[in-house]
Amino acid sequence: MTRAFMPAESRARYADDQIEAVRAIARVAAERECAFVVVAGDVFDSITPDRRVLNRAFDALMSFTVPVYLLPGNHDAYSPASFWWSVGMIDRMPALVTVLRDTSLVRVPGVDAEVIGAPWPSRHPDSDLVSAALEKLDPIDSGGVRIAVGHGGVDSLAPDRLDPDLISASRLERALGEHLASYVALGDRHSVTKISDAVWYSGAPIATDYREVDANKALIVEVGSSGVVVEPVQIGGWRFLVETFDVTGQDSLSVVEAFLAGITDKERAVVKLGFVGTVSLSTNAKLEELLERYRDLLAALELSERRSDLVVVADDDDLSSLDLSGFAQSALSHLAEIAAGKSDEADIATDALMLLRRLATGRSR
Ligand SMILES: [Mn+2]
Repeated sequence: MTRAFMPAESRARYADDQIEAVRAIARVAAERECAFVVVAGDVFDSITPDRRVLNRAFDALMSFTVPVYLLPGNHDAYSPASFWWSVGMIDRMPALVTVLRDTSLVRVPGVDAEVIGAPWPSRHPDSDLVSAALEKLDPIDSGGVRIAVGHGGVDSLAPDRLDPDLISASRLERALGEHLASYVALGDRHSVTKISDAVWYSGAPIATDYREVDANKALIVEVGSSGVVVEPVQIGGWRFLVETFDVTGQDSLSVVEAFLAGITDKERAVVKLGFVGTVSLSTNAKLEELLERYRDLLAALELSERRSDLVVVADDDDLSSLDLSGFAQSALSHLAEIAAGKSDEADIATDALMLLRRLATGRSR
């Protein structure tokens, strides 16, 4: 997944870290002696990812020492137009990697376990694919383990939605009760989400957005005779932070600076800031300098228009400190008068004052 709003350098770091996450999961799987790994859909962000992305992903998948099962989700649906179908693609998959291209049972080599996938055949399926895949099965043999792998929204989390592809939580519970599966691994939500004891979303291994509450994880799932134990483990280190500051008053900028300075691992932190309050021209200039500096340090620094309501007012200190004379001083007085008024031009005059201040103090911004 590319994040277009990031500067190029951060975008490259983000792309690298996504590939590195594949290797991190492989390491965890080896260290924790996992029998196999499932990826519950949206392995890729598109049905036609860049060749470079595919080659790098396949290379990273080579690092697995246990079988890996990939499920096509909505973003990378198993349609004839997708890369999954392209000639030569499957030949290049590492030997331990299996694509769950239909709903047939797949035996995991070396252990008494099987996997059933419910791949998305298109972007808009018209039914609950996971429940349907499970309901056509016979119960699991005693002592065996069966992991179902599905993708999409679950109805219990979205009671108002009517999409035909929503996964029915109650149908899944019935299937689990009838021993049609031991555990259901779900994908689509980017945060770790427990639906029930044996139904979980693992979330995205690398955080992707501000709205996520528990991303950067993978799940270690232990299925035993006494039930299922699920343990989230850390994979990624990206954070998306949102904060709003009232910058009225002299000391308020130090609060903003303390917040920005306190962010650890800045090159993997994406920050969105909102500002409210009233500031002078000079305070506003200091704020802009501060943001400029941290824009260079953070992976991305965005300003939220929705959260911002910042009024810039030229105060007397602003006007006298510029030490202008002649024509420039009269332009300053004229602009200050318009900026202080209520006309449609007040905002434009304030912008002009900020520009004049920059020019007069020799600052480039
Ligand atoms: Mn999805």
